Amino acid sequence: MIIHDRIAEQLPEWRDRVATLTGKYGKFKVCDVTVEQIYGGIRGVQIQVTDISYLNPFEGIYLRGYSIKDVLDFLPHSKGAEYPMCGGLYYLLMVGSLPTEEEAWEVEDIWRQNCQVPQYVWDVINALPPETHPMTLLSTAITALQPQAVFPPHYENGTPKTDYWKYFLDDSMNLVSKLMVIAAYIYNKKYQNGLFISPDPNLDWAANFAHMIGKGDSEEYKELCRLFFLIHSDHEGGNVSAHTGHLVCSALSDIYLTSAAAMHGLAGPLHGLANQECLRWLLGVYDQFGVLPTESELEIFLEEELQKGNMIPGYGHAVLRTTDPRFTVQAEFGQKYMPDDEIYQLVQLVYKVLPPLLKKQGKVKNPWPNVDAINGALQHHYGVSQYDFYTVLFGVSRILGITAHAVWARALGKPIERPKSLTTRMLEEMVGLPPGA
Ligand code: CMX
Repeated sequence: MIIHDRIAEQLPEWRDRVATLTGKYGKFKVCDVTVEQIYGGIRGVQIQVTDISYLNPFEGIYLRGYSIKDVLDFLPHSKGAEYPMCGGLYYLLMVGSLPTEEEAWEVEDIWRQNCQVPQYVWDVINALPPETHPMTLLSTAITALQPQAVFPPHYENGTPKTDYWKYFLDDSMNLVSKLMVIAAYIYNKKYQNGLFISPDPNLDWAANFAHMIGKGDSEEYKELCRLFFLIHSDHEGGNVSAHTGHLVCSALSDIYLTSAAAMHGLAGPLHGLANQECLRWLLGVYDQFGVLPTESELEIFLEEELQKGNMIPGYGHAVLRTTDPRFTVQAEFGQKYMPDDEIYQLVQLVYKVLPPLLKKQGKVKNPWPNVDAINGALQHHYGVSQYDFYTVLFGVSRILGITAHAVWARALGKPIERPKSLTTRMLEEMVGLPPGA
């Protein structure tokens, strides 16, 4: 496999770089940690290294040094498609350089060849109650695939530590191959009476989702799928899903257990589940007015919401301090394909009205929209309006990043994570307070 060879070629140099840093500069102090940070979600504390992606607060995410716009401009496309293939993105995340068209297709081909999901996985999903949330179905399906993991038997047989990454890569390719079929199965089971459409071997991974949920005739929806799965793939190492994946993987839990754990983090409303909350909120606002509100009507409404202390989903971010470029590229898609859609128009109106109000309120550190402020509105336009499904789409894409982090963590022999905790009394003593002051 080409990804395997490309990683193997680079490893000696990467291992030397890490050995130099830890050997010669191991005691170099990177940052201080304040009491505020300890109580405030470890915000901004630089505790990890990853070269898969970096989030610049003022420019947005860079995937292997490429901005979202670069990724869309430079990755290879399948014939006639407007947006690139996810197979090329996976090569970029794993290898660190742009693939040729042939290399991108090699990844897509491996995914296509390994997309069959064993019947017992469907049986496990079908055994769950019908009201089960789609994210629970996704993480259950991923966990159910764990018996296919090739890493654990190699570990038990004493494979050298330096080779672990190879089995993590094989497992990652196998898992990603099956994810799109699983996502379509969940969608069809929940909302389309168990419709089953086999993957089309002529389509790329992302477009196949459109095909498998019965939207194969819509070239626009296929393009939206490509865009969606590309831009949600990674957001550096500190967000809840990536960090969870990294932590669990550091215990040498295999890629299935790692990815399922990451999905549990993604399923929280302050993280990935925000995309379902966003469309629910947008539709609620639209219903309340019965039509698209005017700018001044929306301003009054939003001011009241903020005064009541209500959270506006899709706005704010723990790291970003600008409009998320992933919001911008989706807005461009909306402007091109659905300028007259009133929910899309509402997204744009909120974008115009809300940031000044958030700034005036002065609480939120980032008054700008994140990726979730719009993605549901675009899905809704094509009839994928069941918003409790949206985090599954996010999750399928995010596993591209999670698995790339995991492969490289194993390749560089990162140890088990074990930060230290303190007691409240210890902190009180450090700052010179008497007990219970
Ligand atoms: N609407 C209203 N108030 C908001 C707000 C929003 N969208 N975002 C933050 N605030 C408030 C916070 O509640 C907090 O108020 P208090 O001081 O009264 O507790 C204050 O502003 C400061 O918050 P912050 O430091 O700017 O934000 P955090 O880093 O703590 O949290 C985030 C970031 C994303 C969790 C938060 O902005 C939020 O909940 N946004 C809405 C949910 C959302 O869009 N999540 C998706 C994020 C993307 C992702 O991770 O996938």
